[in-house]
Amino acid sequence: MTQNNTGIFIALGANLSNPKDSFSQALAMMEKQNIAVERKSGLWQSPAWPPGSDAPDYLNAVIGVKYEGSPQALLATLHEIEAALGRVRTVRNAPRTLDLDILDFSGQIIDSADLILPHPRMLSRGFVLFPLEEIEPKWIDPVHRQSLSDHIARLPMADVDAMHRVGPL
Ligand code: PH2
Ligand code: MG
Ligand code: MG
Repeated sequence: MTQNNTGIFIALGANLSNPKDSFSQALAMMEKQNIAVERKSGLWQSPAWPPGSDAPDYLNAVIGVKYEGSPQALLATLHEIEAALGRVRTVRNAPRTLDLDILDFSGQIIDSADLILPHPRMLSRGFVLFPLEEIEPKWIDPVHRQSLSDHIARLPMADVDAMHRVGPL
């Protein structure tokens, strides 16, 4: 029997203003809200997904945190941080100064109107899978119980080629 995930993982993404600055400020704000950042992936650059848009490239990263509250409370705090750092919500996939998504909260499976866990699109996104692999290579997706390498192997080659690790977070 494979072990259950125990960690909490959050994806960071941005393609407007200064993504690197937004990420540093977001991490500092998390620490003040009792979200203890324990592990950090590198920074990964990739074209805006879906392919073919003329939106600026994204920077993405994944962090592992310790947090004592509920997934809903964590989500509310992440939304506050997004708003404080200038995110204006318009249409789906619109360019953003900061996107903070809960990927996995200790393997919990949640399907409610305001929160779906694990993150429903993470398994097909190279910009999530590659940074997550850096900090939690043994991660198992709680729904299908498949490994990260299984999911990465299913990515289109173009999505793999599009990913570039550009430095530390
Ligand atoms: N986020 C999106 C839409 N497209 N593309 C990349 N490369 N990285 C993202 O984080 C991203 C995206 C919506 O959240
Ligand atoms: Mg989001
Ligand atoms: Mg997102």
